[in-house]
Amino acid sequence: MDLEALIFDVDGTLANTEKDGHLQAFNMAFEQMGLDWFWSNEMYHYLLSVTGGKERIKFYLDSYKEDFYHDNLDSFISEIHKQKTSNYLELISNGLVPLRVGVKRLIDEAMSQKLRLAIATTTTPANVDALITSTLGHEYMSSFEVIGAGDVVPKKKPAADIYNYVLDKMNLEPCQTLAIEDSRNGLLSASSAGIESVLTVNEYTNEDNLDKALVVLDHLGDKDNKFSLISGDATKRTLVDIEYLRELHAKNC
Ligand code: XBP
Ligand code: MG
Repeated sequence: MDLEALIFDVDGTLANTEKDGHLQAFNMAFEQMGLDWFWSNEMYHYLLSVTGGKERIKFYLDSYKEDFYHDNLDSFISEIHKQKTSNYLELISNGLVPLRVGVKRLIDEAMSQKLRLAIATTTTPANVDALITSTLGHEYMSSFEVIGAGDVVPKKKPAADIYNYVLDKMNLEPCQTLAIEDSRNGLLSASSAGIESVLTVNEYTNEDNLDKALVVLDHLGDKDNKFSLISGDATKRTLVDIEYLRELHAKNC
């Protein structure tokens, strides 16, 4: 089957949003709500093993605040997460977090070669809009045929739900697509949906077990910024372009 579509993860893939975006937004929300909770970068690295902000807060309480009680915990967590999301939207809308290397170049090339594009993320839908609008421009939102995000599915990554949702909406077979991801959770989600992945790691994911990935790179590369191949078949290429993706797809699908 030919490669018809690229499915992009968001956090850690399109942009390194976690440290300067989500983590700051969580800690701001804790302070705004009068909670003595604070997530260090090291703690956040651990908490990132759980996807979804609401689920991550619950994981934090289970891991570090077993004695914390609230008579309607789910509702309280949702209230905290709503404040966090408001903080995040402000941070991202102020252009705080740029796109990662090669992301705009690859998206533009995919569109020029009539490849279909989609998003598969566990983050809140509004966060996707804010990031794309602040880094690419709001007109790029329509470039993504489907934006599968957050609670649109019952189970978040590493479950396959979000990738199956995108495949279903696009009426595509797994082997007509490739996923661009950054983490083990994302890789397992795509893989469980039968989709092969190209991984671009970051400070939170560079030690993840990514053995199912087609290739693991430090970033997508650009003309003057060669990528480093961390694992996968050796290549003379120095940036991820559509030709390379088609080559990887043809060898593995
Ligand atoms: C990363 C996540 C998200 C964000 C926080 O998503 O796991 O939960 O960390 O966003 P992905 P929310 O890598 O799939 O883009 O607080 O909105 O969940
Ligand atoms: Mg990610």
